[in-house]
Amino acid sequence: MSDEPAITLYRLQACPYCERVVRKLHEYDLDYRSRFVEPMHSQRNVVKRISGKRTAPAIVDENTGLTMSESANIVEYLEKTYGEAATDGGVDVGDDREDADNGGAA
Ligand SMILES: N[C@@H](CCC(=O)N[C@@H](CS)C(=O)NCC(=O)O)C(=O)O
Repeated sequence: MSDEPAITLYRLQACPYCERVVRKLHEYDLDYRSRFVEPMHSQRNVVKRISGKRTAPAIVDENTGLTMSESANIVEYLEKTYGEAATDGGVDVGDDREDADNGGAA
């Protein structure tokens, strides 16, 4: 098992679309790693390889096997997968809050 976060965000400095995704990741308290892509569009081979596009943001989520670009789609995906609506049947991200009321048992 790896300690690396399951989510990788391919992003650019000062990219408003990327910041939108970052805000959502923080809102849901999700661990992720950032990979800053080349500012020069023609040199963004890393992100092109994973998503098929050179735009940022793009996300890879190893929890679900998903790779996606387009900030609006990513935000919608995060809401569905990790938001309140996903609490039942959502992806288990290792949060141990559900252990909180196990204490005190004989
Ligand atoms: N519709 C895309 C737009 C993303 C976008 O335009 N990102 C800029 C950086 S802020 C980019 O990658 N530009 C290079 C390009 O359009 O190929 C989204 O919402 O994710």
